[in-house]
Amino acid sequence: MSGLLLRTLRGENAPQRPVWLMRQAGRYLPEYRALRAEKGGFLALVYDSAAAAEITLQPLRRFDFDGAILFSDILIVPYAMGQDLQFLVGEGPHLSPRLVDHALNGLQAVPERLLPIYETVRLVKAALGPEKTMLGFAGSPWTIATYMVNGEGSRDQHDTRAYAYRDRAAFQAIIDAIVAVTVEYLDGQIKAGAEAIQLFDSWAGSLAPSEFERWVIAPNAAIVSAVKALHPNTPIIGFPKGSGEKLAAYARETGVDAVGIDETIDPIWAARELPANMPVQGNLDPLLLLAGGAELETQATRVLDAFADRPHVFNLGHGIGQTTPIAHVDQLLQVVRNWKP
Ligand code: 1CP
Repeated sequence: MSGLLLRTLRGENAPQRPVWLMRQAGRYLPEYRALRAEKGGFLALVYDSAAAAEITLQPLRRFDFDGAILFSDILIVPYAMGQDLQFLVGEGPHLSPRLVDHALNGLQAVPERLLPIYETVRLVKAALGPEKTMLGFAGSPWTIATYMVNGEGSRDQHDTRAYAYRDRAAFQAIIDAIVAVTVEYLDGQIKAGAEAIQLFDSWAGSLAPSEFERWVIAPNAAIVSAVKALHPNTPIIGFPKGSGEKLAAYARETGVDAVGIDETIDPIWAARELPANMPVQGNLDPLLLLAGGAELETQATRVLDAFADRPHVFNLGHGIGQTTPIAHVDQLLQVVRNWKP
């Protein structure tokens, strides 16, 4: 029998909630910091499949989470599409050349850059017990395009939004190219052992409604239908962060099996407005893990109560913070695991 997380994503409503946390492998864990110091930079870790598999497994050993999320990054896709990728200490990622001033068809694809990631998935899957779920992931096209066009992260994706209005055809070509590589990449992850997939649309929240239809709903739907044609039984979680009331249309129109919700969404609203029985994942504010204490317990319980009547995967509203005390993660897991209807 498959694990609680996978069964929940397939629509089973068990009394106990599966739990994993976005960015569960990372700098708040001393064992991650030690391995990172030994191996050098972030990208060196990602491309050392044995190290990346070890990092993927570290949070499960410590917290017994229900899912292991592949240790990698969404920007591996632009790297495979031929942009140069660097993670500089103290800064975010940098991609070059930026597509704001360089044509897409000037890039020389390097598909071999995807292969070590599949090896990481294979190693993790082989090490996981049958009750744990191996999660693969990719960035969604809009979010990936914001980095490809601008070359780095930006506060409100200003340059990419302007580019998408200025040259619709060129921007559509970028989105279509990302869709194609992402489908290949997810197919590779699933063949290597990923049992469910999450699509991260981290910057979906900056788009006007018509743009949201065009750059969030349509390309995610294209990925879902292509991956489903190859792997009909692999659940896909869509996470269009910051999309507010547009989440309901996203949930109905993209074909995703489950939706991730961020902490700005009221769980009671989500429980009422999202399609009946659709699994929901989320949505505790990660800052509560810095605070701990009674407020953490109250707010986590509110999330658990709100989703009592539908399949629910407990998670944060976005990634766990670097300065999160381990004791607060332990406290949260006690609340989730001891919850009763
Ligand atoms: O210095 C370090 O140790 C590197 C920090 C780091 C880590 C641990 C980066 C750089 N990426 C990651 C891993 C990562 N990224 C995972 C691994 C699995 C996990 O434990 O969850 C995942 C799923 C991601 C996804 C990711 N990367 C997203 C989507 C989720 C989100 O946070 O919104 C985004 C936007 C990125 C880009 C990225 N990579 C790294 C950073 C610092 C960023 C954000 C840059 C920005 O703010 O614009």
